[in-house]
Amino acid sequence: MSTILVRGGTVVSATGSQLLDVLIDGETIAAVLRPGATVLGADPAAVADTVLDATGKYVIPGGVDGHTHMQMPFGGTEASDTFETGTRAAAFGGTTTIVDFAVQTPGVRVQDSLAAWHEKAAGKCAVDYGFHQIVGDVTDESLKGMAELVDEGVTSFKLFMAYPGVFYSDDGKILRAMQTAADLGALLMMHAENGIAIDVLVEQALRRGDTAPYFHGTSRPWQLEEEATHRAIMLAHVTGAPLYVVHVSAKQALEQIAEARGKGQNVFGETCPQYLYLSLEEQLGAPGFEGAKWVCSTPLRSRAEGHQDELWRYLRTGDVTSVATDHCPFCMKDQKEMGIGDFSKIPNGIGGVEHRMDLMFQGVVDGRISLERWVDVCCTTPARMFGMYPRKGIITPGADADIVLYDPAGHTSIGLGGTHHMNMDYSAYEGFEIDGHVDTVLSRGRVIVGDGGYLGSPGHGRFVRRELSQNLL
Ligand code: DUC
Ligand code: ZN
Ligand code: ZN
Ligand code: ZN
Repeated sequence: MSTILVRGGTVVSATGSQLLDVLIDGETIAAVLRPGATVLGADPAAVADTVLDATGKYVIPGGVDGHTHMQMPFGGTEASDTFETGTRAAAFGGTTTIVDFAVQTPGVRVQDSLAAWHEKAAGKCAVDYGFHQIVGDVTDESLKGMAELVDEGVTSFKLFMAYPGVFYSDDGKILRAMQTAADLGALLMMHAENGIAIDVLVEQALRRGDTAPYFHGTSRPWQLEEEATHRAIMLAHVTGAPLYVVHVSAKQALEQIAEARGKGQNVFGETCPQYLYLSLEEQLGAPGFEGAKWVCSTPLRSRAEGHQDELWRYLRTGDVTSVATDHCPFCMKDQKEMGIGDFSKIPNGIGGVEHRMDLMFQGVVDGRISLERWVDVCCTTPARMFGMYPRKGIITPGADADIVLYDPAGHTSIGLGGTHHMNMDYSAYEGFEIDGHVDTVLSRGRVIVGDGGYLGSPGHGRFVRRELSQNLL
């Protein structure tokens, strides 16, 4: 077993920052040391096999992205990153654990859909991975299957109030799945948009001739996110299920979440960098069909209405509990372009697994959140929320040695010249300049990104059997 000493850096946790050295033994963290401390009477630098100089850098737990869709069949095509390309891109961006979604389609047992996702990922991943289960067919058998999945380390289940005819569950199905989740102590994740009403608005827009990408956003107004979020909260309240609302983009939906949390309900809100940085107005201003790059659901919201500023504020107050990417990449060519002349045929999704840590660090530089909150929302709380703590999400003895050396004096130009590593022919964040840089990435004690290059390998990443959420109020 090799030992590595990460020396001279500032270790940042969700609660504080301190100059500390980190000693790694094999795959785990052996000790966190005051600078100059000895181990069994010896200078740890003299006995470590490798010393990584972290002077001037932040030493943080590897990022945990709790919401990705690698090679997901969706919208008549398939998300363009495989588990191999997507997790390699994650590694480049300082994310060392992803939680992806296994998808149950009608007629398929949840156990079998999970097995199919295991097959896609096994032996391919650069970083560790877990699964949530999308329950696309709420039946007696599916509900029974949920218990089996919990025993197999899949402890969270996602339902959709959007996408009628695809993943959609009506309120009765939602109620039943929530009852089961409550019984199991499992986390119920919700895509909260009123899909039935949205489908009517989409059809009306297309009939009017409003076919450009921008009309994707206007046919999914915030009221239908607020309403669905409220309904999900009330159904969760009736059943006692813990509720995690994914990819919240409307400030009014967050108001609902904040109110429920204020009353002591186990409700959590996730947002994504695209909702903090990008807007409906910018999508409107994009030439030609370019707006398709930012077609995702929930949609980007209006900056004039102040959603982005409010999301940052809720991130500070804690009512946005975590930041994930909803990484669901599609290329413009042959994929997004299927929707030329009909925005409803544009596959919904934005790829961003590589940029989350950088984009959120820019929030620290801009004074939007603290350094510690950055680590909290990107690493620690997602690890706790999804039952992986303290193995993931914290630098502490016994934890997996998933560590990022982040350079605040470095610089990252996103997307320019196709410099990203995601399998996409564009970047949703083209031209973004980040005042920081992912310098070195370790996954379970192995340097997988260093000296600007990839040093990992497919298959290094292992499946993480998750426990029940450790984040319930
Ligand atoms: N939203 C997206 O943008 N893509 C995948 C599924 C979803 O809900
Ligand atoms: Zn969703
Ligand atoms: Zn998603
Ligand atoms: Zn670099």
